[in-house]
Amino acid sequence: MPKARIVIAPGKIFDNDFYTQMLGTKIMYNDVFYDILLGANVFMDDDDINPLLYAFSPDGDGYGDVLSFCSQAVRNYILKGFQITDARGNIIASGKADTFNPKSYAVDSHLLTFVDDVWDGRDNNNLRYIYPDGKYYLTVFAVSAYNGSSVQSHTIPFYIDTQKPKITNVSVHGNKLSISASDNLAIQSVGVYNNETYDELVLFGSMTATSNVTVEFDITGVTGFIYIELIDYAMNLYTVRVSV
Ligand SMILES: [Ca+2]
Ligand SMILES: [Ca+2]
Repeated sequence: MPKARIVIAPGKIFDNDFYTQMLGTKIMYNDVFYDILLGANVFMDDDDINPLLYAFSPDGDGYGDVLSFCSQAVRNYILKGFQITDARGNIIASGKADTFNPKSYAVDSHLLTFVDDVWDGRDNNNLRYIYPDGKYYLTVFAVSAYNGSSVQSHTIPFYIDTQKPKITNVSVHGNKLSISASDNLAIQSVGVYNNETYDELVLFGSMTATSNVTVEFDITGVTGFIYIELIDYAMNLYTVRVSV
């Protein structure tokens, strides 16, 4: 039987039984958790995924605290387990699974993605210990659900990043508010709002996002104060209130 190979997002193929695999996380909104893909701008309706920006932030704030494995498969498959390896190659966490994931199919011209939460950043031997910021690797083990198939594995690098983005400069010249910001990895958005009439957002798409940005907002008519909110690609939020 010929095996289709369709990749709709960057990410290496396990083998021909998988379309693609990605990493994801969860974000809380109105007390409900939603699955999102890592390496993508959460506010943009595009399919751009940059694996260099796979990062999550296990600091318990409800945004990006859990690492998930997200897949679209040509065949039904069973997720068997996972391993987390640190930058020096030590296995620091692992888990067994027996999760059946049906083959992916199209819904509204998008392939359905199946999400398995794999890691919350904690040490198996001491759940009070959360691993520090840095580079890690997720290896997942899976087997296609048909006779004669063998276990496949695939390794995906990612970062733990709990460092919030920072404002490096704010200045007002007439009606122009200029904000410079930086992050250790990459900035996803800079927003300004006053909870009433003013609400502006500048987005940095995942293929071109950088660690330093400068943006200008027109604040004509805005008086008193505004909030500035920065979000990085690990879903760390930083909010300040400034007078204008
Ligand atoms: Ca977080
Ligand atoms: Ca960061």
